[in-house]
Amino acid sequence: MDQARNGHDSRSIDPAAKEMLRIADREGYATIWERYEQQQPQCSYGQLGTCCRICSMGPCRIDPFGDGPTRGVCGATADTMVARNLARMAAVGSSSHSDHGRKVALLLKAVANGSNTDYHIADPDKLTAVAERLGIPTAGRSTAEIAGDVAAVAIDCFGNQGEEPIVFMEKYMPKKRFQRLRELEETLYRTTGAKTGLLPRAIDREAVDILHRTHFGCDHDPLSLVAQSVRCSLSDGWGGSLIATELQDILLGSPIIRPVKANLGVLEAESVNVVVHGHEPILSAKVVEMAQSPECRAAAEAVGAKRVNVVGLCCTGNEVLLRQGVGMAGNESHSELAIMTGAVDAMVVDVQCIYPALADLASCFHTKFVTTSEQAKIPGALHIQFEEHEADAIATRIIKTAIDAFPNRNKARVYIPQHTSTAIVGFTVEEILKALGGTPQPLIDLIVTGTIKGVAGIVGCNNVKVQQDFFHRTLTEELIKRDILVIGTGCWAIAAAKSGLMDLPARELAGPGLQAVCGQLGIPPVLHMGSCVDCSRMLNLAGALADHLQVDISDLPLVGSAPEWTTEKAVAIGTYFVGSGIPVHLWPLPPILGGPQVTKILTSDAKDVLGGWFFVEEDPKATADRMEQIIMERRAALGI
Ligand code: BF8
Repeated sequence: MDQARNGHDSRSIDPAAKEMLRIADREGYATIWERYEQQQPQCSYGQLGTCCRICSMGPCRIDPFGDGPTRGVCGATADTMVARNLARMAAVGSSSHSDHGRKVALLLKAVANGSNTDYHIADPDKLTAVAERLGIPTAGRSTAEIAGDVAAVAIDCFGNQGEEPIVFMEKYMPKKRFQRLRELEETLYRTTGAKTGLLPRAIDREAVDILHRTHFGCDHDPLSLVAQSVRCSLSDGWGGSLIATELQDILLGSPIIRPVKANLGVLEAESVNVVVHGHEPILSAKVVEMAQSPECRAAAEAVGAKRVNVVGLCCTGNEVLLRQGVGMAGNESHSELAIMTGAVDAMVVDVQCIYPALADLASCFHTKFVTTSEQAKIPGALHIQFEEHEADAIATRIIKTAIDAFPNRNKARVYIPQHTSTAIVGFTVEEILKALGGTPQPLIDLIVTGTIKGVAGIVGCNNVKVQQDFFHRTLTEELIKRDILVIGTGCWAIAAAKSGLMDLPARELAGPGLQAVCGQLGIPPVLHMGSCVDCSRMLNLAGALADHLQVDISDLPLVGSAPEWTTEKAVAIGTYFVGSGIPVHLWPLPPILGGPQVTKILTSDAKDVLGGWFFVEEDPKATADRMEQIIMERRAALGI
């Protein structure tokens, strides 16, 4: 699949990207693709996961295929190294999502106690629903009181020092899955005599636990390290990410099903273009909101612009696309290409998935590259510190920075590729259930009759090792052709939106069963469920189906894939899917193959123990074959 090699067309299947890459070649702009080539050959120890630099007796490395040493200086085996490295990836990924969730919980607390008046409770119905799920009394109480209690429960999930599982997980995870994980803990204790936890006790604690146990001279047992990776990742999926999603809906409004435009054509030659990039909608939603203020409108007109046009990139783009209908400029590999249009007056970033190269690239144009988070400073950027309690004022300042840059735009260098696709987005669990008449039963009936064979959840990024969007698009098309409903999030969702797969005519690409269902419900065959933290919405949908049928998630004909994964967050997502009982396909190869025991645990043993496991496959069609096979096996086990 290493197609990112010769020429622009092998780098991306996206027509807008191809046009921009021609310009990059002509003008000599460096991109991820050039830098990737310059890195060749990449370290094979790193690819296999068998390098260790945890202590200063190292770095050590083990060639699992060679005659070299079989242990590091301390005696660590290849499996120990691989498992420790994997655990650290899961901890970093979980921490990124969960720290995002923490900020939303703290904001909800501030709104509830009146110390923040720039935000408010945008969806009181969702607040009531979340409170009731958590067992918080709602009758006769004010919105502020309920919000304060919800925030307190969420905040407690991060720092609780007890041994019991986090409350959000206990209240949201389907009963059978929760029981299975608890029984598994008990079985492991009985059979090994050692405690092996799977149910997270506190979100922060599980990440710190990994940092501790992977310190020099602690946990060297691959199974124990993998188990803690699962526990930490579950604290993300059923904890940090879930809290982010639920509380963002409360504070910023729940998404509704609506059409949007996706791809670089959402940039406007006559307008001040502000690209929001990163992850936390606490910032990006404010930028969108304040761009419409009379003050910003007047300022834009004063410099001769039509308006301020805010568009999104990556997952913060998904957040504002879902809630505010904002146009989507692209996914991860589009971030440099957006700046190269010469039409971006400011790119505003917060945290995660931001290439540091963007600062240098922006300096070739009039574009202001604005960092806003104390956790993501980038040399060469203009830093405007974002503070939630002054959100309106700071968002206005950021927009004015873009407006001030607009007159410096060199019109001769502007090229906006005229490509956009329509995408119907906003398929939250609530919106899906509403479309189904308030209950999951119609979806279950469709699955039972085989009209829809099952559901595939696709997630994750772009990766320069894969032709941009090729795997996302081909796999999705293959699955819907086989009457498998495809749902998903993240940069996959943006790839699907750009490809037109989220528009109504795409149902013609679906098999006869799925096509009929889409026609009846007026939906596309491929459903956008949000940003990466919104993978929690997929867990909730799986949970709703499982609880309705009184089965475990691992009994359902569900399967996952991260076919162009890049980040440690994707490791956490894949791992909590597996821990929740969902088999997960991965491409490119995860850095575990140098550890045969770890590879066996994750790709084979996990199947019996957790009901979810990982498999790798390079070819999209073969991946679809395998995913369909898993779905059919699960259908057979259910007797349908
Ligand atoms: O937050 S933006 S590159 S990590 S998929 Fe992947 Fe894309 Fe990042 Fe998930 Ni979302």
